[in-house]
Amino acid sequence: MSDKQSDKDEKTGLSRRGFLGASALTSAAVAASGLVGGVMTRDSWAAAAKEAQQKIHVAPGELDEYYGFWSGGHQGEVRVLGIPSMRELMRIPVFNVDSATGWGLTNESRHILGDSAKFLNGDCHHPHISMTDGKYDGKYLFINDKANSRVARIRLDIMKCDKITTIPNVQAIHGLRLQKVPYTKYVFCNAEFIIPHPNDGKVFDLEDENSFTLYNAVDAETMEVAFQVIVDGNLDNTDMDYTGRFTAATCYNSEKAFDLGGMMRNERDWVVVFDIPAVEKEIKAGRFITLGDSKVPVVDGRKKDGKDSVVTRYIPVPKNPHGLNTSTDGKYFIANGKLSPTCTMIDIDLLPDLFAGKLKDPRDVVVGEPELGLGPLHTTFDGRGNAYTTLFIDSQVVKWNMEEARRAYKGEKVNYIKQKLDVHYQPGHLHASLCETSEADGKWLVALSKFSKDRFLPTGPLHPENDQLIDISGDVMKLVHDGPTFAEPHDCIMARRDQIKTRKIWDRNDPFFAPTVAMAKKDGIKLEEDNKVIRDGNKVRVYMTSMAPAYGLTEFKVKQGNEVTVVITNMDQIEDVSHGFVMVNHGVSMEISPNQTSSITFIADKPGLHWYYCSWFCHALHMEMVGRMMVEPA
Ligand code: RUQ
Ligand code: CUA
Ligand code: CA
Repeated sequence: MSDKQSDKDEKTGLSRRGFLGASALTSAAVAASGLVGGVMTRDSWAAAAKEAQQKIHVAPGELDEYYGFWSGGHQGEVRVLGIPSMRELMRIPVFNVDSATGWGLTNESRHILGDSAKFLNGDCHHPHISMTDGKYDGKYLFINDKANSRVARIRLDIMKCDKITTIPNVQAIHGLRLQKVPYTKYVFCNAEFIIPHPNDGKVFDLEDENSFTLYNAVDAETMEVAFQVIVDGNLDNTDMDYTGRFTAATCYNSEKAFDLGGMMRNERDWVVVFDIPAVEKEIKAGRFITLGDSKVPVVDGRKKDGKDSVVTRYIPVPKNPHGLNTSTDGKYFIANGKLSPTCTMIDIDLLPDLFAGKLKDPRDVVVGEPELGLGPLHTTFDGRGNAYTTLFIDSQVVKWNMEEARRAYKGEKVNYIKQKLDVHYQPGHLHASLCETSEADGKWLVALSKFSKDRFLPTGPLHPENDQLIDISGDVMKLVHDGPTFAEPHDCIMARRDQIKTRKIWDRNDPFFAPTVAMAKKDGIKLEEDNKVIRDGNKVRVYMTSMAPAYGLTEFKVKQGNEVTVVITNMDQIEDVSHGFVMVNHGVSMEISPNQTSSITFIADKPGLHWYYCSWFCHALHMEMVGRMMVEPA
């Protein structure tokens, strides 16, 4: 697979890029319609289809150029894909329970899930990779849980979730973005829904001044909530600038309504801009409150009697805006109009003046409001001055030029729309390679279509989503691949493969299983050697090693009613030799990868002989990797 395109088609003498562009047809579209219009001959059509195919073909044994990280939506996980092949490489359970790895079942994962382990569901939307100097540093990936108001962190070296934080005082964490410059100190996240404070059942009215929602900053290292800011209206999506000073968020419910009609009453809602150093200054000066039992400092960012607070500015934009995207050149916050056919371009360079009170009208920072089509939801960038916006209602991606849109806003007659490409169907997010960093390379764009309708073999009333890969390297967007996915990748990101560095096997000192190591130490156990049963009243801890194709213990004895903890340390140090542990009829399953220690706790509630087995195919004698738990009647 190569990015290099020869300039001329040998037979026709046409520029291949121009030729594909002129047709504006993709292999898929052509194949579906059988359309061979214009100057296209059967041969040139076949060549176009073949070229699109070749672009995404990653031959057996070859590796993809990009990692893609897909949100698993209300399935609760993160998925790892290779781009451009769109092959799914791995799943990272986060807010869900995973039978294969034992996420949500093992002690290590339950330790990370903390109090929220009682929830078996999640709803993730926005995966984002930590950054240094506006570029991915490949350390962490963060993702929100709208369903249970959490934020999770995934360590990208092991591709496991290592911390989860529940945000206090709020309901439904939706938008999530990271500080880009100088490094990801904060994870910013939007609590969507307005609730009464305190929410104790005495007040149900959203008009009440004690009803509000909060903008949240989580410390990326400690994963503790650093501060919260009270806002007017609600909060949808957010992003940060490339200076490290401003973040912005969309609000679709400036009406503080609780019904659909009410939320659409105003012609304009707003974008709220936060001055982050100003918030920090308020907290340092002690000008904050706390809410309920939480100790998190809360700064009031609402207007009082028409006067702005020192930490926020509200910029009116039409209507029920949704996505909020910072352009790669650092110039604009772009709010996507949703119920307005427009996007609003906010000039970030003008924001210091707005905060300093030098502008008469907050709309003075708006420098473009291009009309793009119906239902603009999200915008992405190619690093060449173009923006790409999803049009949910039109089922299209529209490519437009930002500087030309700015000139048009000043009254100049310029056509800033470059192309509209049909996608299938109803796209939500879209994401171009590296578009949220300063390194946007304008190669690939993924449109996450919410409906697939007729694009795949039918699967009953519930259809897959359709994540479409679009080649944006040339002047014209070309749709090259349909990728069915299960509920529901709201968003995805792509990073170059050299930006993600993973471990091949576990480090024995990894903090991921440190609590288990500490427990073993207390029991006087050497995890790498010992195969021992520790009896501690009603609790039994079974320590064993594993080495293909055998467990260190092939039998152990407990009493009915004992609480049994099985701790396994995988002494195989060969890449890819993972073992599993399943105790039959006990709901017990876990992964133990090379050099890893995993543990799981259950009640031995049934007397008799119970087999356990290795669930990960590890050896020719994998079926024989078994053992017996003998439970004596109470
Ligand atoms: S939102 S489809 Cu949950 Cu990112 Cu816009
Ligand atoms: Cu060990 Cu299969
Ligand atoms: Ca509204």
